[in-house]
Amino acid sequence: MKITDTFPVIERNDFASDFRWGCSTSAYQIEGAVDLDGRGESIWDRFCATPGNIRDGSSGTVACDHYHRWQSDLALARDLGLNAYRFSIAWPRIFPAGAGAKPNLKGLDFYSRLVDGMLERGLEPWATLYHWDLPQALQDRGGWNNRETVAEFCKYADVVSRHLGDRVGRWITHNEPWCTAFIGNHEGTHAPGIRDWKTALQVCHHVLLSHGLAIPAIRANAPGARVGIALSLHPHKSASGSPEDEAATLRHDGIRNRWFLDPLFGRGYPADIWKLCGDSVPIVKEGDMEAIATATDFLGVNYYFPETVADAPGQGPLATRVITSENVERTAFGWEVSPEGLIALLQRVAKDYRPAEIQITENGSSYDDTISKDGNIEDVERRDYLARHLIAVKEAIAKGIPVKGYFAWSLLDNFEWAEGYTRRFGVTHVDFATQQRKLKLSGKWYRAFLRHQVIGA
Ligand code: IFM
Repeated sequence: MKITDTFPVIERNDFASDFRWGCSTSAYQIEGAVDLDGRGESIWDRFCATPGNIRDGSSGTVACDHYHRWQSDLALARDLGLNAYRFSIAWPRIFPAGAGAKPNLKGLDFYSRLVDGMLERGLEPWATLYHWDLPQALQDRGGWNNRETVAEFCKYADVVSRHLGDRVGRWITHNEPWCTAFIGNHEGTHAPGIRDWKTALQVCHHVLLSHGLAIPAIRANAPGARVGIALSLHPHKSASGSPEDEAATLRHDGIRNRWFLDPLFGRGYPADIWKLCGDSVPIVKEGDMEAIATATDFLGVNYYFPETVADAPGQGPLATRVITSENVERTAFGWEVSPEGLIALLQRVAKDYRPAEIQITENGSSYDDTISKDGNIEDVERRDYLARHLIAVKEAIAKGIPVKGYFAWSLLDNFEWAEGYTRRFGVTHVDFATQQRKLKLSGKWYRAFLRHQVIGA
């Protein structure tokens, strides 16, 4: 497909015929219906209720109203030509009080219908168990800082995989544990809004532990299931190349990437960062590291942007600072656009950790979309972002990196956490006043690409 005369050619045929083509979404960001069918309160409901936490004062109470509109949303996904769809399950719909002897059947039924709807439309379901919406009742008992939450997660994973395992073959335990741990419990700008480094490290350990401990139940309940985790990973550059900035870049990479990849691939926590954490290191019990390293079938990579790092004595627990370098291309959200960063990241992950299979479980961009007089959304930048990153994926595959699927973030504009509805990532525009959906130019491009059609020239 050619989208401009100068634009590099890329077509679906450049990829294997069994390549997974999807879009990703998450429950709290699209479902709405927070009080329906017995759903319990989540930490995001509570967090959004505090003025000042969300840029536009909004919440996911209605979001894309996907809970009621899931059939037409899945029709949109099918119409795009996707063969896979990544969604998440809201834990508070299954265990409204976080724990308990019996799950909420209405919650399970919703996801059962949703999964059937995917299968009817030729979409392979990819279920994420935790995309940040912890039941508030568990947070009231310490949340992920409390080791009991690990056991509750395993119970939840067991119940959900027992219920859906006959139809869902792809399972992702956690989405972006870095965000759960560090944005939610150190920066405090995500739910539950805690600002404490030691807590964040313990939360992180429990989240990783829950990943490993839940895998056997998922495998037992979903025969032939392929299980993984989706990490937000970043390639890093030193701000100046000075020895100080180089060392800071290594430290930053240590907490952003290696703190997750090393233990998941059986190497334990990186010794350099462990040492720097001093008294803040998490409590790790016997057997924990083996559990975290439980074999998975694929690594999910969520890629958005590279980071440039400078030494920052006295600043933050690791004395590092991410700087906003000048003269680089950025999205409207301010995130650096770097398809070559994706290639570098994939090469590094493949070389250092040798995952058997990599799935790009998220990749996307937020721009300030405008609606033209004739009602179209000409999001040329997002279309180009998508096409350029697909070219990067193609190049990575040509280098021998085992990328087997690509999921664009996101099918729909949705609730972008602390940014509320001020940031749009969808290939489909959502008018939040009317809930009308309209495919953007980027979505039309993705559809044409997936259907082997040629658009533009
Ligand atoms: O919207 C988020 C998603 O929930 C997790 N990954 C990054 C996206 C864009 O910020």
